Amino acid sequence: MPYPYQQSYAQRALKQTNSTAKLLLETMERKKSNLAVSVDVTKTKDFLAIIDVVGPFVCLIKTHIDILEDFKHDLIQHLQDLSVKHDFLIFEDRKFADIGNTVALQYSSGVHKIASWSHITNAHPVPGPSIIAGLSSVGLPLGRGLLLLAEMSTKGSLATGSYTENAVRMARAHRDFVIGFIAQRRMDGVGATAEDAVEDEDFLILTPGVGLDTKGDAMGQQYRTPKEVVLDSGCDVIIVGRGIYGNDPTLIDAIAASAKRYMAEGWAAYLERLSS
Ligand code: S5P
Repeated sequence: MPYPYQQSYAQRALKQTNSTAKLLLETMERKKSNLAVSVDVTKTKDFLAIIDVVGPFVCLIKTHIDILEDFKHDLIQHLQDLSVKHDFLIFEDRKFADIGNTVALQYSSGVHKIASWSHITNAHPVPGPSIIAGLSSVGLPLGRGLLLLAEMSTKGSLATGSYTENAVRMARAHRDFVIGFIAQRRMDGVGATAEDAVEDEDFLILTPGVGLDTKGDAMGQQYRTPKEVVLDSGCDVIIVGRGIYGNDPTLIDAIAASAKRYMAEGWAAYLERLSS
């Protein structure tokens, strides 16, 4: 029997208990895309224009909603309309990192009301399991999913070794809400003891630090190719930001072409993984 990650996204969707994890895998299969675009721009106009043009090629759009200088709440309706138009999920990359009570408020309330529109969000495991308790009190009744940052793509990251193992243990104890990880490799079975039943464990791995043309930036980011990420490391979703829109968010035709290219590379690596 192949490991879960060697099965198709469709097969894996059938076994997910969290509805968001299931929906993401089904969307990947339907659109033949394991590409997520990270839309890190500061103007609403560019933000929506990029999403509209890359929408057909992605399974997921990743946002940093607090980067937008001209945020108004009606933007959320536009984002949701695009998510329906192009059939993608939304992932607000909020990286929560506080006590349970505070993250529950940050997730549900404030200017952005993230839980009301973002299918997926993420958290640093650094506070311990209480961060999951806080976020799931808001997100679970809404059918949302959480990713823990088990590793990071940056040079000198402290999220390694026993920190990573403990992140996976935390996730394993909260499988109703934690659907997987931001990480650079598969995490199934990591940190497991003999008592843990992990043979069928299937965490989704969403991986940033993906670029085809450069190896990094001037601020510690490190890039690997879709092939290294999906085929060699067994990750599920490639997250690409500047590799797709470069330094000019207005070059819409080039952005579309780039998204297509990453989508094709990511899917080819997945098909090669399935056949290997
Ligand atoms: O380890 C990480 C985790 C994340 S979520 N490394 C990352 O780069 N990210 C995010 O992925 C980061 O916040 C940014 O939004 C995106 C990568 O952007 P790029 O322009 O470097 O592709």
